[in-house]
Amino acid sequence: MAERSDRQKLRLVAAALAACALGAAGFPLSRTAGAAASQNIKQAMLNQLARRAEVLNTPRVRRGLADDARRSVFVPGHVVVKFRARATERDRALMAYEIGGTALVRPSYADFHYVSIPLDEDPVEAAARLRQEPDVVYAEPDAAVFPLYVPDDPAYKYQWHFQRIGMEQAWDINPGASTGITVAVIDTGVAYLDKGAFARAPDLSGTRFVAGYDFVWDDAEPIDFDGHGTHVTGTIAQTTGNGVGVAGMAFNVTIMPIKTLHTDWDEAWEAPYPYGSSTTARGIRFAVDNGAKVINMSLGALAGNTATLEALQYAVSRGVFVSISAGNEALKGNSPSWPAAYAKNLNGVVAVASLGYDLTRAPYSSIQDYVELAAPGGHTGVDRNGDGYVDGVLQQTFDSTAQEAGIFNQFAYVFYQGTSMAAPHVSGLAALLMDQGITSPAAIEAAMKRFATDIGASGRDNETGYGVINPARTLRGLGLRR
Ligand SMILES: [Ca+2]
Ligand SMILES: [Ca+2]
Ligand SMILES: [Ca+2]
Ligand SMILES: [Ca+2]
Repeated sequence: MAERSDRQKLRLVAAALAACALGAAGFPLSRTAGAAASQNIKQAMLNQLARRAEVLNTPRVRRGLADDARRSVFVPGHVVVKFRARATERDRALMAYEIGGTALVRPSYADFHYVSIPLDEDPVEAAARLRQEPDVVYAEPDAAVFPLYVPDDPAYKYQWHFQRIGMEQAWDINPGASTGITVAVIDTGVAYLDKGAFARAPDLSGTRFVAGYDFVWDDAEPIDFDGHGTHVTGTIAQTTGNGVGVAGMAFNVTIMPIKTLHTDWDEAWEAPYPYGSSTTARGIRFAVDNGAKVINMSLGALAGNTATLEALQYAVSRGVFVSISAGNEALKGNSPSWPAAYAKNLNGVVAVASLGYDLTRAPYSSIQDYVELAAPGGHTGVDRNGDGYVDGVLQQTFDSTAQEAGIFNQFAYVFYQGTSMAAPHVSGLAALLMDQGITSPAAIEAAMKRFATDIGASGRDNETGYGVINPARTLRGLGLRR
């Protein structure tokens, strides 16, 4: 870093202080000059003439595990820092300045700050320098986060993932929970809104939504441009018994869509706030503060994030259960995935492995000491049930050909695979248990483990945890038949 004169230094500190003041009012940190212009791309799409939703009825398959493209571990351009309470605004600005920071802001739903650094500077080194300050509780580079792929409802017959865990018996005990239970889906957004170029997925037509948030675009319309979050939402609460398409597991719940994941179209349109794991942490706090009882996180990063750990502790302390994908790393070196790795030390937060039709671990599902439960997440390399389709998890989401062309009103029934698809089965079961009156997240985790069906190596194992969830036995075992 070049030497700066005292006058320059004072000016920078003043600028940083001004940024702090702005930060308290909203979220003005714009490290891309085009932020204001790119915000308009999403708004322009929202303001187009309304398009009707269209549905393709032949089931389709999502290609492969689509998380290999961007595998850099940390997001460039900023670090995440939590200061001690005794540090004044001036102290904080000086600390940010000392490591070459260009702006300092306190974002919404956070107990930490962002220090902007030049895009070509190493955030790992910048964080290490900040950690040497006595008034810093933690300073970390921000880990990049990835989605973890891939009744009378006529395509229900292809939803082996519900039949194999006995959902019909479970629905006899509790038919789909109720609207009083809100499940937050922290993901790529959801196709929940009929507006402009965007349409609500037709098989979410009867599903209830409450206001969520888009932390990537910093607005209140967390629309999906990818399809992942819409698919995950379908497993939890696809409109069921409507004579259309497929079923969901806890189909009467209320969904709170929260967009924190930055996907291809967000990148193409230069979304203004494509942050990393710290954004997940803010999404968790938003969900807790706005009444969610269950949070689903079908996502993962290759490094930890203290803000997310503290947000998870906050969630369980407020009675919110969290289900997290264990990771799809088994065929790629089997590195741990966060925040799943935090789950084993948190009662009320579980890490979920993925199973194929034969209820053995899917080949990609991470093998880790933090795996606590297993659920169907699919294996699109085989057709073990012989229904003529690969054994993925089937829900309605964007037709992938249309989505790749930037068309967001064409839907299909699509087989995905991944621990992303397993975690929402656990969220669905948590919602059913919450609806039965169990309010403690720790009690829900304990019941799921106790009544799981042990598979693989005897007892808890690193491939499938305590075993495959058994919804009917868990509901019945607690003596809570209605
Ligand atoms: Ca349906
Ligand atoms: Ca746990
Ligand atoms: Ca099949
Ligand atoms: Ca076992």
